[in-house]
Amino acid sequence: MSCVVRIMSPLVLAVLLLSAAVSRPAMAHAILVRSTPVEGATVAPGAMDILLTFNSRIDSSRSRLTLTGPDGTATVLPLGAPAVDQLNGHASLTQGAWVLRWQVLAVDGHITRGDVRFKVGLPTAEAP
Ligand SMILES: [Cu+2]
Repeated sequence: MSCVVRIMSPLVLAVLLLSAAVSRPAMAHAILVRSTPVEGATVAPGAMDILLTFNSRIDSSRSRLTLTGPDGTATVLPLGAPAVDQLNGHASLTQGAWVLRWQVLAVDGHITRGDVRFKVGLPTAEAP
């Protein structure tokens, strides 16, 4: 036995096994759990505080509230003091149909968005 053979083993199999092992932790996107105004509600005209609560921590500096009024004009609302899982703002509302659009960056790095549709009307008059 005078022959020495050196074999360079390829690492191909190891690389394949590693790529198959990739898995992401299951973290929640931000989902709206509570809102003022409530979806489908009719609220009184005038000043209103807006408050949206989510199921997870959010980055409010990279989140946005947009309010679209009855005339179709969309306005990005200045946000109030940041909270861990909430967005808040303030608006002055006239009668008609409104859409509050939220876009939120959650701590898992995913952006979610949705609409809260509501109406602004005068309080229902009492029956004569
Ligand atoms: Cu996510």
